Amino acid sequence: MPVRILFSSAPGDWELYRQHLVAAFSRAGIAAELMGDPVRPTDFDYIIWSPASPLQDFTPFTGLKAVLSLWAGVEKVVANKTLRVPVCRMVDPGLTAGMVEWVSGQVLRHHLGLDQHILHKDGVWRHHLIPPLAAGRHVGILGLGALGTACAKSLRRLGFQVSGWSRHQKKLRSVTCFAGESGLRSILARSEILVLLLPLTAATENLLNAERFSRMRAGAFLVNAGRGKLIDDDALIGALDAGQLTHATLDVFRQEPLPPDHAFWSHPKITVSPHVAAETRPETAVNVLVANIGRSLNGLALLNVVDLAEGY
Ligand code: NDP
Ligand code: OXD
Repeated sequence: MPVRILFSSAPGDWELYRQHLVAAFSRAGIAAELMGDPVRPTDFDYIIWSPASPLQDFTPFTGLKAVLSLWAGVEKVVANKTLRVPVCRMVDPGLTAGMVEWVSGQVLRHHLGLDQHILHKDGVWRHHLIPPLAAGRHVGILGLGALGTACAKSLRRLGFQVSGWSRHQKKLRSVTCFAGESGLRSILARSEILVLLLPLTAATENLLNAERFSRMRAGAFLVNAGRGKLIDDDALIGALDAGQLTHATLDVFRQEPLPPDHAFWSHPKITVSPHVAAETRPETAVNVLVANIGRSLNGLALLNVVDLAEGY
């Protein structure tokens, strides 16, 4: 009997994924019946899902073995109390490569001072602005998971001095790894460019508040690709206005889309990026989804299972 899989995400996603999924199941030699509508909820074994789906109540899916999220960030999954089966978050090589490119671009923008030349076409020949080489620049990454680790390694390859911070102490070649509150203080104090790649959880909400901004290296740049609620918005504006921070590039916000009258849009030291840092790529993500379902069918442990108690 084929494994029965429901695909339920934002309108339009089914059309993007359908052919890729069919091909990936066929490559894996798994007989699968794929549906884009929950005709008989009790029939389904697995659901491929994102929080953008109209499906929010999992109670009728009584035969379900697991839910596979199309998103890496799972704060909405964790908040869904009708989910009673394991949920796997998305770890997709395409998404990771996209984040590495986006973060590297933002770091290089600030490292090289590219804005000086892009924004000031005023007839002044500013030849004296020579940045240090990457080896003389400290970049910190809060969050050393799938995305943070890939970005740390890539920034190292570009020559930067890279530090990272995570909940558990990590060991990464040529990256200085910190954990815990004292580790957070160390990384805030040393980073000239600080990148946020943390999940939103009870422990990380408002992590960057006025006190933590005051501990950051004077004149630092902030890049937030994690979630908007990691930052206290008013405290950020205060730190920018006081000159404690030079610039913040924000890809994620408390409210998305960011309302047109929000102070971030017009702030001269803030770049607003509309949650485009990295996307799950159907071409690569389907292989991850199919491999995980294959593991489950073979009695192996699912990969990337969300810890509902920790929130990520
Ligand atoms: P992972 O779950 O792989 O990694 C999370 C990292 O954060 C881990 O290193 C973890 O520590 C660390 N962490 C979690 N809680 C704490 C804490 N309280 N203190 C210190 N460190 C903590 O996630 P990903 O790398 O896959 O993704 C990170 C986030 O990026 C997502 O949750 C999502 O919000 C965001 N994202 C944004 C996108 C965008 O386009 N802007 C696209 C995709 C994701 P440990 O290793 O010790 O467990
Ligand atoms: C994600 C995101 O979590 O797009 O995958 O932010």
